[in-house]
Amino acid sequence: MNLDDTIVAIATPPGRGGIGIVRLAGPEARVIARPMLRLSRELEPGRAIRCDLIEPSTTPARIDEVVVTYFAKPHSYTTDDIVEISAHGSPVVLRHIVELSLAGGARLAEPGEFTMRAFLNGRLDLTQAEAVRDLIDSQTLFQAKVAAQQLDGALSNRLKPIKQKLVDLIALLEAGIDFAEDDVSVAPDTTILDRITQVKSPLLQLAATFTYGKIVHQGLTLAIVGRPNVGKSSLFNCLVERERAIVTAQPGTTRDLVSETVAIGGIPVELVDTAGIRRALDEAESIGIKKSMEALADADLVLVVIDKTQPLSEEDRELLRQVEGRPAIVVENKSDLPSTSGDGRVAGPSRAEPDRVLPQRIPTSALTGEGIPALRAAILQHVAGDCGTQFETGFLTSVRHQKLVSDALTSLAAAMSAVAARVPHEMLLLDLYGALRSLDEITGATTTDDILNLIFGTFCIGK
Ligand SMILES: Nc1nc2c(ncn2[C@@H]2O[C@H](COP(=O)(O)OP(=O)(O)OP(=O)(O)O)[C@@H](O)[C@H]2O)c(=O)[nH]1
Ligand SMILES: [Mg+2]
Repeated sequence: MNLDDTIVAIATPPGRGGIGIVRLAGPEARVIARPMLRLSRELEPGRAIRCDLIEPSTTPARIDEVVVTYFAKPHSYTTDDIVEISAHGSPVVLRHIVELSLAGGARLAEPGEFTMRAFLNGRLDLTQAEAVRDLIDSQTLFQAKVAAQQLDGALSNRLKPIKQKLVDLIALLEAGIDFAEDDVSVAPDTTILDRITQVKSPLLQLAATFTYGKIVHQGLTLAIVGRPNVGKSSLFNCLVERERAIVTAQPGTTRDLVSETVAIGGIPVELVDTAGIRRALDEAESIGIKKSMEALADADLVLVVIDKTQPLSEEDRELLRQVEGRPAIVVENKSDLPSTSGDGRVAGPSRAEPDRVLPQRIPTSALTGEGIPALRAAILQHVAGDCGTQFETGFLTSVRHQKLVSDALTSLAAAMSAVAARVPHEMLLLDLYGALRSLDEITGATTTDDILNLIFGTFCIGK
């Protein structure tokens, strides 16, 4: 990775817009930008200057009126000299600025290369660089806030004291090996075990945050299933707050899966409306029902909709059996209509199955909106669990981080067995170094180029 050349890219999204920004970073940024700008004064660090963008030829013609900001090394995003040219957001103008920069000696930036430079120059650690990407990719404000915390170093700060304890223990054991000839043990086994536990416990707590962190990062899928005509599409429309799916009084209206993502508790939830499940009347319906079953199988959470006005049918029971033991909510829809056979449509545990755990039941009316807030609250409870209320900082949201924490825990477990087996401290140290390496990889203190390319390759150009 060459850090000494000057890179250029359009930093704003493709297409037309109010303004568009071209960013130049590297030692030659100012020299390259200078000929295309008609400046009445020299560029000053941290100051935005309005000037003409010109064709740097013998007869300079004005192309646009721009605002140029110069960030002097090391007080910039990448820690290099950076020049940002804000032009009117015309793709041709922006492309031309890039071409002029290339002609002036700049190189086209790779995706994420600005952020990678910030990382390689030590301004951001790897978790912070990844947070930049997550912040840009966030679909909800809550996700953005979580990413902003990580950008602020929340995860690194949480890891720091854990790593310090591990380093201290390694130092203690290393010292012991140096004096091994004196035949003094540095610490009794119980002390060593105790100190490994002090590293392990907070890591276990951190690992546990991934259950929620994964949902925050990836969101989840919620399938709405049930017999035809129970009001699945009507409920779907209520939850997405628009008439997205077709609703008719005819059973078998929905054929294909209809999906829409909404934010519930700041978490993106993909709602999937499905075809009513019954013995199909034609080929299209039967394919639709097959898709319903697949959506049911794939969903993180299932809403089983039943018609509160009708007795529970065999199809209803079959669906309820299918979601047993899975996160599910039973929605008793059409609560605005009088029940034909009293309340309590979903039977309690039968005598034959006394321990069956029944899913939560929520009466709703998709017609009047009654019960919809309660349904939303129930979904939120499933989504966020108890974590949602006590907003933790520095939790694990990335599979990469989760894997490395779990690798570190594996190494620590091996170290504990090594102490128990009274193996020489040299061997024990190998496990502890293994754990340290995994923790270092999270923040990027040790990483290979392959991993860096993999991570920064997922960024957008110009970031
Ligand atoms: N009274 C009343 N009618 C409802 C309610 N929810 C839906 N309906 C009516 O029930 C009929 C079927 O609604 P849909 O939302 O199309 O039902 P569905 O489950 O999607 O049906 P399929 O797509 O055929 O499986 C329509 O006439 C709706 O207006 C409700 O809560 N109360
Ligand atoms: Mg429908």
